[in-house]
Amino acid sequence: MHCKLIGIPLQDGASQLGCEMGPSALRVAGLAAALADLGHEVSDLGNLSPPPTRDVAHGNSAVRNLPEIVAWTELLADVAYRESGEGMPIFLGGDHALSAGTVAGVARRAADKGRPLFVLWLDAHTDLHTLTSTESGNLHGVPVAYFTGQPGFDGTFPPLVAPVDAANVCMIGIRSVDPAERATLSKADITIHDMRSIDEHGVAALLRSFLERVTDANGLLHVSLDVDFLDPAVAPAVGTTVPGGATFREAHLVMEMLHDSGLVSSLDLVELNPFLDERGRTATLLVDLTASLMGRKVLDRPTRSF
Ligand code: 6HN
Ligand code: MN
Ligand code: MN
Ligand code: MN
Repeated sequence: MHCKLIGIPLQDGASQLGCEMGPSALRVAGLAAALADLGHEVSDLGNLSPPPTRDVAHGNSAVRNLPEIVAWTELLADVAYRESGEGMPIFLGGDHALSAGTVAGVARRAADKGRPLFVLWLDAHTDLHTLTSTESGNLHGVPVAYFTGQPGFDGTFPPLVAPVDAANVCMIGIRSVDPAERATLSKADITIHDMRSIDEHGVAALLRSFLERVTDANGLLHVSLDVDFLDPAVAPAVGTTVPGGATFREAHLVMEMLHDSGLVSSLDLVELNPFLDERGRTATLLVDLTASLMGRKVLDRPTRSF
C-alpha cells in the first residue's frame, strides 16, 4: 500500500491550544518508519499551510474561528479528493474540525468511483452539532453534521459535492452526547455504539456487523480516530478527555479487524495535543494503532476475513 502522510496543523476548532503540534508529534513518534517496516511505501507530503481566510459570519455568536474552519474545509476537501485517487491518505491532525474537509473530499472520490462511502467514527463524542446548536462554539464538534448534509451550513461551509449517507456512519466509543446532538441522532439513521454497548457485547461483535455491511455494499471505508475514543488512562494527550473510554486492547482489536477486512481507504488521526502528553506515550500509541491497522500483528492467524 502507498501511505501518504498529510499534516494538518489545525487547532482553531478546539478550545485548547496544542493540536497544531499533532502532526510533528506523530512524526517524532515514528509513524513513517512503522509503516515502512510493514512493507508499505510511505510518502510524507509535509504539513499543509493555513489557508487564507475571507469574511464569513453566522448568527450564532458563540461560534469560534468560523473563517478559519471554512477555509480549512475548502482546502482539505480538495486535498483529500486529490490524494485519495491513488494510495491511502493518512491525515495527521490537528483537531477534529479537519474531518469536515477530509470526509467531504474522500466522499467525492467515492462518488466518482460509483461506490458508497462508509465512515467509522471512533470518538467519545458524536460531533453532530450544527452551527446553530453548538453552545461551546468549538467547531471540532460539528463535522459529522456537515458531511452528512444536516441543514444549517449553507452560506458558510462549502457546498457538499457528495454528502455521506447517515446510514453509512457507525460511531463507536460514544460517552458524551449534548442534548441537541441527541435530537439529531433520533432523526438521523446513524449507527451508534456507546461504551455500554461495548461493555455488553464486546467491540468485535459491533464492528463485525458494520464491516459486513460495508463489504456487502462494496463500500469504501474512511476511519476517523479521535484520541478521546481511548481511555484517558492510556491516552492523556487530548483536551476533551472523558473517563471510561476504550482500553488499549479494545482499540488494537478494532485496528486489527479493520486491517483484516481490507476495507479501509483513508484515515484521520485527530485531536492529539502533544502539550498534554506524558513523555510521548499518546503519540506512540497512535503510531502503534496505525501500525495495527496497516498490518502489524503478533501472530499470523488462519484466514478469516474479520
Ligand atoms: N471532538 N460536544 C462538545 C462540544 O463542545 O460541542 C465536545 C466536542 C468534542 C469535539 O470530539 O472532536
Ligand atoms: Mn471528535
Ligand atoms: Mn472527541
Ligand atoms: Mn495483511
